[in-house]
Amino acid sequence: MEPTAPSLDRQSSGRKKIILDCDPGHDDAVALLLAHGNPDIDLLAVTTVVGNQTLEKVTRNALAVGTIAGITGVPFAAGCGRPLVRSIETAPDIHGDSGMDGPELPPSDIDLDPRHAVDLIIDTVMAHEPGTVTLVPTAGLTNIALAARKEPRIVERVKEVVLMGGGYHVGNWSAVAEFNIIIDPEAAHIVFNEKWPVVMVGLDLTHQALATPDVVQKIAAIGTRPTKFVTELMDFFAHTYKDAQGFDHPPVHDPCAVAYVIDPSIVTTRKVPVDIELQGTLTLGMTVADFRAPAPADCHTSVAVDLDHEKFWNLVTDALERIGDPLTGDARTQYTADLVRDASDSLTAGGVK
Ligand code: PIR
Ligand code: CA
Repeated sequence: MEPTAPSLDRQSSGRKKIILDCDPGHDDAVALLLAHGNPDIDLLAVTTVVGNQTLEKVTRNALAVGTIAGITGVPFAAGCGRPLVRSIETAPDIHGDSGMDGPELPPSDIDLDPRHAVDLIIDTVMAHEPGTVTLVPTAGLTNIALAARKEPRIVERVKEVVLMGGGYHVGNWSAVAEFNIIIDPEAAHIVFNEKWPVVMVGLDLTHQALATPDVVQKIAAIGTRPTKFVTELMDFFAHTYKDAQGFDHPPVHDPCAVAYVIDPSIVTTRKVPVDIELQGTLTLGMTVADFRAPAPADCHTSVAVDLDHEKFWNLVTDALERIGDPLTGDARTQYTADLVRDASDSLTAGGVK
């Protein structure tokens, strides 16, 4: 038999159904590309929430990524434009004024679903068999918390919530708090205290998912429009992460949560109680994880500890290979030479080792 090329032909049975709730966001964009390009994921819906930038901007960005990736037949809906209690806090120092600075964004041909994201999440979960839909939030938890309050039956029905957020030993927006949690700590409190299984893919894990020059060059070498886009995103992200946070290579947080859903063996986890600090003057938004053994019998939260870096990046590059060049259908080599050169120039000469 002929060897079969990677492709996006999918069978619906056995694929993992997810809803991606995001705020693109450089790393959210990679999460969306991974979810779309991986053959084991059935992407049911994409929802947006204020976070890295305003709701308007992150929604536009999500639609642009959907267009570049050639996503069709998946509803995209905009959700909450502000946190439950606090005022809006965005991250322009990391993600730029657009929320996804770097590449030029194409106008999108995708129509936004008319429903509010909270309703799309509820409708989607209720329309599928119990225990089959995984929620993958990669932003503040406002939409997810409101969905749990508006339709409490989703809490039992959702398979699990695999979220990027928090960190049991490290913060990035304060000494002890991570951005996605601290921008809406009350929403995070709701999500972590509902009895659904929660897997916290936090900074302890995602700081292991560094876009090193070899990784970026491997992606660039695929030579498609989506990989050109990712390379440009990573270039911008590398510079802001260097300037704002002193990282030599940027951590690509959000696809780690998708990777865990695809293949849990890529991420080791520990089952520990986690709660959200809402009172502390220095510790607001801290994800307080209790590592004392044994974990209580009713513990429904776990935290991600260790990442298999190679397997993780292989999943990302494999997804990008399968996506190919959906807009143009052109030969995959058109960007390759330039991009490999650009990627190595900017990663070595641009102040980022
Ligand atoms: C990344 C983010 C926000 C701030 C910084 N410094 C870096 C975004 C990412 O999109 C990710 O979901 C999460 N929030 C990491 O904190
Ligand atoms: Ca994000």
